This record gives sequence, C-alpha cells and structure tokens, in this order.
Amino acid sequence: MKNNRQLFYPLCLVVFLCASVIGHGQTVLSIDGGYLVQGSNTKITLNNTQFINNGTYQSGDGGEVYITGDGTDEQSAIGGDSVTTFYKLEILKSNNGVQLQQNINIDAELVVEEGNLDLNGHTITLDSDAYIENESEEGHIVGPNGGTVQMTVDLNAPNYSPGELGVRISSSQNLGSTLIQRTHVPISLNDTESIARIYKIFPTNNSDLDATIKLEYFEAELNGHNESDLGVWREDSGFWYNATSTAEPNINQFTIENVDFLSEEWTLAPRAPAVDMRVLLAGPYDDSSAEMADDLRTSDLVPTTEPYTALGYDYPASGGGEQIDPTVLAKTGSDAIVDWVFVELRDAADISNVIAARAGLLQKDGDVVDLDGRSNLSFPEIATTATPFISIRHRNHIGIIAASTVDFSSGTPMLDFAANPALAEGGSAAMLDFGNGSYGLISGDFDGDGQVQNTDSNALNSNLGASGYLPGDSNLDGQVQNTDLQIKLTPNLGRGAQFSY
Ligand SMILES: [Ca+2]
Ligand SMILES: [Ca+2]
Ligand SMILES: [Ca+2]
Repeated sequence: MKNNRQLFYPLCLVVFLCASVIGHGQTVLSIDGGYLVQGSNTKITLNNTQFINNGTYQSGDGGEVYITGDGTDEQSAIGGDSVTTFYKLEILKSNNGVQLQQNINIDAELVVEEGNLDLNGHTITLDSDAYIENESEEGHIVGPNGGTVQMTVDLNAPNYSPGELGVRISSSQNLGSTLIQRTHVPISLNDTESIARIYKIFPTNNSDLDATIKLEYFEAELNGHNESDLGVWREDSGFWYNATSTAEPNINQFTIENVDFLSEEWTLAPRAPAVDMRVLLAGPYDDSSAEMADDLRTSDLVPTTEPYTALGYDYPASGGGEQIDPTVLAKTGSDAIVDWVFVELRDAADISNVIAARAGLLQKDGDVVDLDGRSNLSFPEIATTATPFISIRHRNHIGIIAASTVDFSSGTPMLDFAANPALAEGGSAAMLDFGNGSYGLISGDFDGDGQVQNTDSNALNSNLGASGYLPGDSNLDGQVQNTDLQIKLTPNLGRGAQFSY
C-alpha cells in the first residue's frame, strides 16, 4: 500500500481533467493525449466507469485496473484510440459486463470474476506468461460479434492449459513457439453449428506429438446443443471431421488422446456418424506379420490427396478432395498408413443409391481411420439418424458391402470384416480366406470395376516393370511386377463383388 500516495497525484489529475458522466450512469475515465502512469501494486477502481485511452497508459508491476459496478443500463467499456496494455485487469460486474471497443494486451492476469467480457470484434493478447483467472458460467470471455483471445507461448513438453485459455496440451515433445487463438462465433458444419468456442493452434513443430488435448467449455456456450450429442471436430486442409474423444460432461471437458499433430481448428458440435471398421487387403497382406505391408508409405508414394476423385469414383454430398498432413504418413508400426480406401454409405431401401462417400486411410493392422490417421472414419454430412449399408472399396481390390445396415444413433458401430466375414454380404465368398482366421479384400481388380477379369491382367501386363503409385501394383510395393499378376491377380480371375459399384 505504500505506493498509493505515488499514484494519487497523477491519477487525480487525469480524473479531474477528463472524467465526465454520460447518459446512462456510466462515468468515463478518459486519457486524452496525455499519460496515466499507475504505480506498482496499486489499484484503480472503475465503478460503472468506462476506460477510454486516447493517450498513454502505463502500469507498474502489480498495477491493477478493477472494473466493477452494478450499472443496469449498459456495459462498462474499454476503448479509445490506443491499445491498452494492462498488468492486471479484473472484472466484477454484477450487472451487464464489459465491452471491448479496442484491442487490449494483458501482461500478467485477466481476472473475470463476474459479468462477461465481450470481445466485440477485438483481440485480447496475453503475454506468454499471462493467464486468465476465475472464468466461470457467471463471468467469462464472450464474442458473439467476433474477436479473439490469443497468446504465443513456447511449449516444451507441456502439460498445462496455456494462459488458462481452456485447452490443455500434454506432450513429451517440444512444440516450440505456439500461437493459440480462441474465438466465440459458432461455425457452420454442414447441417449443424458448433458451440460458441473454437480454438486455432499453430505449433512450430507439429509432428510425432503423441499429445493429449483437453478442450473445456461453458454451458453458456452450448449454442442450444445437448451435451450428450457433442463430439470433437477438427479441421485439416478445410475438411472438418470428428476426432475420437472421451466426454466428461460433469466437468465440461473433452479429451482427445494420441494426437500426432494439432489441427488448425478445433471445436465441439453434435457428432457426425462414425464407424469403427477393420478390413485387410489381400494384395499387401503379409502372412508372417498378419498385417499389411506399408511399402507405399516407406517409399513416399502414398499421395497426401485422396486418389479416388482422379480415378473417377463418385462422391455424392460433400466428400472428395480429402487431404492429409504429411506427418500422418510419418507414423510407423501397426498403425502406419498402407493406402487410401473409399467408404460409402448406401441407402437401406436401394443400395445402388450412395448417400455419402469418404476417402479414409487404412492402417497396417486394418483399422480404417480418418484424416488424423487415428480416429474412426466420420461422415460429417450425414445425420446420426441414418441407417445405411456401408461399403468399402479399394482402387485395385474388390469391394465389400455390409450384410446389414448400421445404426449410428446409439454410438459408433463396429465392423471387423477382417475377423468376421459374415458381416459382409456374401460372407467368406466375398473375401479371401488367409487361413489364419483373417479375411481380406480380393486383389487383382486393376481397373476397380468390381471384377477380376482378363482386362485387368492385360492392362497390368502393359505396365509391367513400372514403379510408382499404380493401379496394377496389387501387392502395393510400389512396382508392377510378375508377383502382382501371378500371385495377386491370376488366382482370383472370375471373382466379383456382391454388389454393383
Ligand atoms: Ca490400428
Ligand atoms: Ca476389373
Ligand atoms: Ca507390386
């Protein structure tokens, strides 16, 4: 308190010169072209008062601006021509809140005790060691008209919520300088909208993170959604999909584990239908490991954009053009990526009617995953009330279709075609029996028309010896060779799919 006297003179001067009462009971503290210098560890209390900085405000360490009051007519405000840097800003408004009319910076603490702080299209920038305190349902940062709260922070083996922004990042890796931004305007996701909280995260190092991400939210941000319907949505290359997550509605938090890299955007919204599916391809299947070979990946031949559009596959609705971050292809082991697959939802009443299609990724162990290389494949454009058939196809194998429709309404259906051929229409006749309890898609359909026929072998022969990401490369080793023909195609001549493409 010894600094109070130091503060008294300059502060009084400014207030006497510039304070005025405006229409609805709000006073204005206005710095007009001059200086307001606040001493260390002092407190300026603004009771139903606007803080307008058209000059220079400087705070010593510990200097606090405390905005309080019960004004029922309008919000307090922080504005003026100058961007104000507060050491500590505390808000306790029992009526209305505080509206930003200019960007602000926070050196140390932003305490939101009661009453909302409305970004109103402006930006709050937290210093790298600053943080938000006491955000709650009673008082938190909002931004229905836009605006961002952000910070840039070095994250080396983090295990905390930077700035208490509500996204907890745990990783043993060094992410380097990382920009984190939080916004509050719900975004449109096909037929639905997100909650009123969206994160953007930009680490310098963004691969092999094996991170755990926890996303927090307030009930007031639910945007009319039922919490039990929510799931985590992430966006890569403009494509939104669901990340497999665990919900803890009692503490308003979602957890996403095994995050290899951080998407640009994250939010919560009603879950899209997703399927937990496993399928093996006979071509690259290796008996000794009981997994598929990932030679295309190790030879850098797996494209980062799905190949099916270029091959003429038909995407109804909004699928197609899916892209992956190259770091997805860095993953090794049983979850390494083998190739892209093409998954369709087909109308229960008419299976020739494809209602949605997605390109997904296939792991060595057969899991079909989304663009993060981890999560169950989701169909963002389809309602969870849909009960379609699911078919899975690969560019040079024969596709299968599930024998029964799936029900997304009670969670994520599981379809392990590799272990249970009865799940597929036609049963084991629709697949190859590896003789060890596993089954796979039939190889050799070079032209992807659903039949292994002489035209496939002719076309393959004309490509013999070529290297690359090629249709005739049945065993997916990056070359078209005799093995592809004699072992992976010829024995399957005459076999065909149990449904028409
Ligand atoms: Ca797996
Ligand atoms: Ca064919
Ligand atoms: Ca080959």
